[in-house]
Amino acid sequence: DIEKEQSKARIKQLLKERNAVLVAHYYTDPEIQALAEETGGCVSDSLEMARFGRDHSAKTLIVAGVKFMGETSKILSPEKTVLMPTLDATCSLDIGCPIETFSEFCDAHPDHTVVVYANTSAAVKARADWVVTSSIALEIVEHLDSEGKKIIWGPDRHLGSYIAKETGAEMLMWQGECIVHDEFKAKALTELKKLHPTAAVLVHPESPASVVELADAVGSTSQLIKAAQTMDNDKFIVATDRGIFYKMQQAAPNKVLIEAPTGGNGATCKSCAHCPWMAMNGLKAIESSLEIDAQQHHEIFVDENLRLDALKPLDRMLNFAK
Ligand code: CIZ
Ligand code: SF4
Repeated sequence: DIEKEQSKARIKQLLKERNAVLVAHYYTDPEIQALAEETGGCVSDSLEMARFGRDHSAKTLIVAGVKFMGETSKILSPEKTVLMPTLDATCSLDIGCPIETFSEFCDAHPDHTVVVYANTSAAVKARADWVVTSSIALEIVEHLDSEGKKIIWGPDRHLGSYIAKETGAEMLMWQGECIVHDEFKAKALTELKKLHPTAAVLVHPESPASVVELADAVGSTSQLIKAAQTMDNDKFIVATDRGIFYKMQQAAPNKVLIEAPTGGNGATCKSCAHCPWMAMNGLKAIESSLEIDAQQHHEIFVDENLRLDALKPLDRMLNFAK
C-alpha cells in the first residue's frame, strides 16, 4: 500500500544520506529481507550479518534482528555506528542467561572450557572461551572434545543436547531455550509427515530432541536453505522460524515448503513459528532508526573493555571457521 511504499522510499533516501547499509536476519519479515536485498545490504544468519557489516564500507549499520546481533556487529565493527530498528528486540536465550548466574555456574567448574552460543549478551560472550553459532558448533565441540576438554555449554539446552549426542562430548548444560523452536511438536509432525510422504523434514537444532529425531536434515539456517536447494525431494517440512521461507523459496523455487506444526490437539503456542522479537523489525521502526534526531533510541554501545573480552572468543570462532 501507499504508506509502505512511502516508508520504503524514505528508508532508501536515508540509507544514502547516512552512508548506511541494512543487514537483516533470515527470520525478519519478507518485506524487510527484500528491502535489504534491494538496497545492497544482506540477508543472512547472525554470524554472516556481523561479517558482512564488518567488511562493508558503510559508516553506519542498521541491524534488523535482535539485540545480540547488534552487539556482535558492534564488537566486530567498533568504529561504525550500529543502529537497530528497536532496542527492545531481544531473545529468550539471552534473557534466560544473565551474566551473574552464568558466571557463578562457570566459576563452580573452573576446569571446564566455556562454550556459548552467539545468542547471548556481550557480557556472557566475554566470560566465554569460545563463541559458536549453530553452523559451526558441532565442529568446534568435536575439536575441543578431541583435545580432552570438559565443556560448559550455554544457553540452548536443545542445541547442546544435540551436539553432545552427535559428538559424544561431555557437556555441562545451561537450561535455556528458544521460545520459537521449543514449540515444535513431534507428534503433530509425525502426522503431517504421513500426509506428505515425499517430503523431507528440515529441522533447526534449537528444536526439542523428539523433533530433531524426525529430521532428514538438521542444521543452521544457512545449512537448511542449502538442504532445500540440494535435496531431491519435491516438498520440505521446515521446523524453524517461518521467516526463512523467503530465502528458502528463492533458493529452491520449484519446491513446496510446509511449516512444521507448533501445536497439535488444539494446543496453542506463545510464538507459533515466528519470533516475536524478530517481528518488531518493521518498516516504520527501520525508518525511525535512521532519523538523525532519534539516534539515541536506536544506537548500540558496548563498553570497550567488555568488547575486547568478547572479541577474543568470537575471533577464535572466526579463525577456526577459515
Ligand atoms: O534462532 C536464531 O536466532 C538463529 C538461528 C540465529 C542465528 O545464528 O542466525
Ligand atoms: Fe532468540 Fe529464538 Fe527469536 Fe532466535 S528465534 S532470536 S533464538 S527467541
